[in-house]
Amino acid sequence: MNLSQALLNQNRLALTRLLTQVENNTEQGRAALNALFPHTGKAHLIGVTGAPGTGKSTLVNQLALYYRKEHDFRVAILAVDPSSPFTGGAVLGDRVRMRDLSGDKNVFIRSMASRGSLGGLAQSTSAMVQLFDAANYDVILVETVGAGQAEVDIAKLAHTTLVVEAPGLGDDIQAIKAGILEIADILVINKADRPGVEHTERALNGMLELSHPTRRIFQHHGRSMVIEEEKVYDQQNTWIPEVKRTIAKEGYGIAELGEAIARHVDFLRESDEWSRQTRTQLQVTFDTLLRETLFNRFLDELSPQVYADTLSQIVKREESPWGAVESLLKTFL
Ligand SMILES: Nc1nc2c(ncn2[C@@H]2O[C@H](COP(=O)(O)OP(=O)(O)O)[C@@H](O)[C@H]2O)c(=O)[nH]1
Ligand SMILES: [Mg+2]
Repeated sequence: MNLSQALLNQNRLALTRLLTQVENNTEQGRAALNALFPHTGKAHLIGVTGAPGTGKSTLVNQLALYYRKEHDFRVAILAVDPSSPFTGGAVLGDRVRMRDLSGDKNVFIRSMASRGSLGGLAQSTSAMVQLFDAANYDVILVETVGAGQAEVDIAKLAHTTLVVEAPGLGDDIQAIKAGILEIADILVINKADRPGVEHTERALNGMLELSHPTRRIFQHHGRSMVIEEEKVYDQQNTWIPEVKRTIAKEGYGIAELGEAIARHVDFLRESDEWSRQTRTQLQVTFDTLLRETLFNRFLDELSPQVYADTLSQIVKREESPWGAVESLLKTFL
C-alpha cells in the first residue's frame, strides 16, 4: 500500500505510520514529505506555548471542541513535550483531551516526546505539521512546553501564536523573561477564576504598552482617538497582540478567544503577512535541508581518520578551523 496516497485519502493508520517515519527522519519519511508537498500549504497552524501547568492542554482541548462545533473544521493536535519522554507527553491534560475528543474521526491527537532528529525539534515539528496539512486538517494546534529556544523556533512556524499565562505563578511573568512575549499574537490569561488575574492582566498590558505605544490611543489629526476593539492593529498595519481571559477548565472565554484568532487570520491575509510567513518558513526548511545534506555528503566522502586528524590539529592549535575547512574543501574540488 502506498502510505502517502492513503494519507491523502484520510486514512488514520497511514498518517500515524508516516508521522513516526517523519519524526525519525527516515528515508521513507523524507520520500513521503517530497510526494505530499504539493498538497500542503492550506492549514492554519496555531502554536500554544507557556509554562507547565498554565492549562495549555486543557485550552487546546477546548479550542479543538470549539472548532469542531462552531466551524466543523478538521482538527489535529500535536503536543511537543520533550520533558516527558517516557509517558509520551501524556499528562493529566492530555488524558482529559483523549476522553473528550476520542471517537471523533475528524480529530487527530499526537504526542512527540523526542528531542527531534538531525534537523532539531523545530524541523521535526514542521515536518509532522506538513503531514497533517496534506491530510487535510484545517487547523493544527501545536502545544509546546516552556520558553526555550526550541519553543521560540516552533512558535515561529505557527501562523498564530498563543502565549498562555496563569495568575499566581509568581510576580514575574514567566514568558517575559525568555522574551517569548515578542512572539505572542494573542496573550491568554488562563485560570481567570484564580486570584491575581487583574495583576497578571495589568502586568501584560504594561509590557504591551511599552512595545506597542499605539495600542489603545493614537494621534489622529492631532487628536487622541481610542481604537475600537475590532480595529486592533495600528496605522503601520502591524498586529497588536490581544489579551484574552479564559477559564479553560469550564470553557469560559473560548469562543471569544476563537474570534480573536479569526481576527488574526484576517489580519494575516489582508496584510499579506500570511504569504511572507510562508515564504520565510519554506526558506528555513530549504536552507536547513541544504546545509544538512551538503554536510552529510561531505562527511560521507571524508575518511573518519582524516576528520579525527584534522580535529586534533585544530585542538593543538596547529591548524585553525578556518584553514582546515579551506584545505579540506580544496581536496574535494
Ligand atoms: N482553576 C483552573 N484550573 C485549570 C484551568 N485550566 C486548566 N486547569 C487545571 O490546571 C492543571 C494543568 O492543566 P494542563 O492543561 O495540563 O496544563 P499544561 O501543563 O499547561 O498543559 C489541570 O489540573 C487543569 O485541570 C482553569 O481555567 N482554571
Ligand atoms: Mg500540557
